[in-house]
Amino acid sequence: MSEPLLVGFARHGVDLLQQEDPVLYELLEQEYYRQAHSLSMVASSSIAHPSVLACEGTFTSNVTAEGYPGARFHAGCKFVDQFEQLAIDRAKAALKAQYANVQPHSASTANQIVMSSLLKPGDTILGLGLDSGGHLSHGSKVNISGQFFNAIGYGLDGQGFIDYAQLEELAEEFKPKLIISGTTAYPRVLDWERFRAIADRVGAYLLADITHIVGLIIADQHPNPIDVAHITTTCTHKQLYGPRGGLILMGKDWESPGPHGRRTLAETIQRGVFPFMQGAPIVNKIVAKARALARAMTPEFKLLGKQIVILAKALAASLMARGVRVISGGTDNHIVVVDVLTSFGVTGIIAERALEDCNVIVNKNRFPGDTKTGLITSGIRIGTNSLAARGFDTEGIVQCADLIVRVLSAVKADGDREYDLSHEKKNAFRAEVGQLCSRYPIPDYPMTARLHEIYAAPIEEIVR
Ligand code: DSN
Repeated sequence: MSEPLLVGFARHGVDLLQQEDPVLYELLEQEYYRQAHSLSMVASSSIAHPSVLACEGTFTSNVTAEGYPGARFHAGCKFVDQFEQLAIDRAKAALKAQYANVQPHSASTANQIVMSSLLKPGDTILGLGLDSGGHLSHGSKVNISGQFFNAIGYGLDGQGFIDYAQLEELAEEFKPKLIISGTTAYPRVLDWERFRAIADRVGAYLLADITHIVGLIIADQHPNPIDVAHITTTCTHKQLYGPRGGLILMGKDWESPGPHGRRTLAETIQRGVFPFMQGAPIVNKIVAKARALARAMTPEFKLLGKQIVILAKALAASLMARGVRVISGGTDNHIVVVDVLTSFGVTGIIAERALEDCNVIVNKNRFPGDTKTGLITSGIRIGTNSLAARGFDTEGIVQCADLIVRVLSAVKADGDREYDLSHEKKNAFRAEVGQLCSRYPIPDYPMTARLHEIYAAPIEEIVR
């Protein structure tokens, strides 16, 4: 039997890449091995399924398709319309939405689209401050959202939970046109109804950015804001384990009037994506979104969502049992924010680099009251999306907690950025990480002979 078309096509492309551009090919192989033998604990990272990546790597990116299914500005979109409609239908089904737009290039772009469709420059928005676990695109002064709009930040209470009383006071005082309920480094459940009540009281739209928790929502591990917020945005590459990209969704408010009265909210956003903010969509990403969304509706995905939370809770408990200060005293989702300065006397940047030296990948993160800058920080953020996808169980995550504590306890800080961690210790830690990676390999990513060699090799020979 001859090879199926797409299999042969993909193989041919890779063969050509290897022959014509060995430098790039070699780098790509090295990145594969880096991912396979490091523990990715960046809370925004995930592992895309090979079938998702296969969709992304198709020739569908050749098509220019401005517009929407059935209403394009270019010919040749017979199948593109079907890809996009499939992605829309799956997004609606997965999130129980009435409206879905699958064209946004990212969640940040989706947020810009929502803001620029609902607001005028200079209008007031209320978003969670960056230090409190908010996102750049929710009104940070270094982002377009904080420069084109009058952005006010709300924060957390003394226990590290969203301070809804403060949010309410700020809303009453500043009368925002838009309130953003969304986070990027917040380990707790969001009370969508409370956000909406505050928004309604001051006549604001409510945007829920569920980028970090979309998988938990689909897996029933976090309440769904679709019918509570006016508009919901998400990226597709964190907890949807999909291609890099974004979605805009709406529930029961989809036919509510938009800001100008003439159009519904759905019509406003439809025009906001194209032609207002974007041109032609990235078709291969839409195909891959359709594939990831199908996977997100399987029973296995529900188990994955559950495991993400089980692992994060076990990680937080384990760290705290070892005397580590965890912000807000635990987690309800996939995120654990750790005060490494108090716990280990090292800054976030040192912790990030030292852990990377041992093949444990996290990111530095500020937290409320942090006295260090965003490039230094006193904290790190740890997440469990990727490890859950690798099949980690509680025993494995407790080993990770123990490893993190031992690495950071072994680091000798020299100021905010410099540190010392002996070669012997690094090698020993890398060997432990290698064992964990080989015990929990990335599912469906081929275990090559080279990978076996890497896991078994004396640690000095491991490709970093
Ligand atoms: N929002 C950033 C994060 O959470 O890491 C990047 O997507």
